[in-house]
Amino acid sequence: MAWEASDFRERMAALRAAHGAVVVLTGAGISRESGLHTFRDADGIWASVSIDEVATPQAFARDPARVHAFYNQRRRGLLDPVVLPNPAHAALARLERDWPGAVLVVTQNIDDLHERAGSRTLVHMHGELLKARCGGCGTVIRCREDLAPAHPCVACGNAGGVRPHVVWFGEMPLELDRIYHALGQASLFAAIGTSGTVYPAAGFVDAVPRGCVTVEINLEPSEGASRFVHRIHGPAGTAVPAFVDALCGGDG
Ligand code: BJW
Repeated sequence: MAWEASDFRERMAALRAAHGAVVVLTGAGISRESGLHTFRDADGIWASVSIDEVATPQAFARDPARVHAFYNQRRRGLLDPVVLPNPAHAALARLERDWPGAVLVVTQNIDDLHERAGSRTLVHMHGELLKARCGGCGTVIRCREDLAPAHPCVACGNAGGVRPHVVWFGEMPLELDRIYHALGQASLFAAIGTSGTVYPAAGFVDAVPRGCVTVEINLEPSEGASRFVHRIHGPAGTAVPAFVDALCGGDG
């Protein structure tokens, strides 16, 4: 792998000595080995469900029961005891503990596997499956149960507006100011397990300063692979621990 090369390790040692800031973007591929589906692979979610049916505000307005059913099923899947963080999630939590500079994990995933693995400095830019939000008053609550259209908001009492706390197409992703601020300071940017098709996340690699080391880790070249300096193609569960070893000066 590229990061077993001595020049990559030397570059990482220099970044470590300088306490360089790290931003890691993750996508559905990092949770695949935990048993969760990706979106755009052959067996992915969009192969069996249409985006227009479940992942736009218009879909929710048209048929909230259908959209709730889709997210209820995914929430139950996430809460299945067999779904656990894998070595890639654990490695990123270790990076946050061991790296001497700032580390921000920005995930497009709505699962909670990064938190369960121990990541603490984390942005869920596309929301969280284990939360619900009132479309009327904006109150966000924890949610481990099924939702239904008649579900009343605990804060304002209105029924009908409670929705999954997720970002659908056409909606603004969350905490973008914080993300772009971190990208603007990054010495290292890594994108892991994302197809690079959904914006603005797909454009983050272009928002880092000149000289920032950029790394793609994905099962196969993503749509934006050519925009990264280093490209590692393999399963996240083995590639990410090796990458973190190289960053932190471990034996790999
Ligand atoms: C492995 C692996 C293993 C497998 N190891 N790897 C035209 C141009 C530009 C933009 C637009 C445009 N028209 C419309 C837009 C905007 C639109 C957009 O990007 N559309 C594109 C489709 C063109 N974006 C939006 O609407 C966003 N909002 C927005 O833009 O607001 C305005 C704005 C503009 C500018 C600045 C700021 C704001 C909102 C996007 C919301 C996305 N929502 C979803 C669903 C909701 C959450 C949920 O239900 O889970 O989020 S869609 C879905 O895609 C989900 C994901 O987070 C997202 C990204 O998918 P991801 O993670 O990349 O998964 P996959 O399946 O695509 O890829 C997985 C990869 O892993 C693959 O490559 C595999 O090979 C790999 N893999 N196993 C390593 N073991």
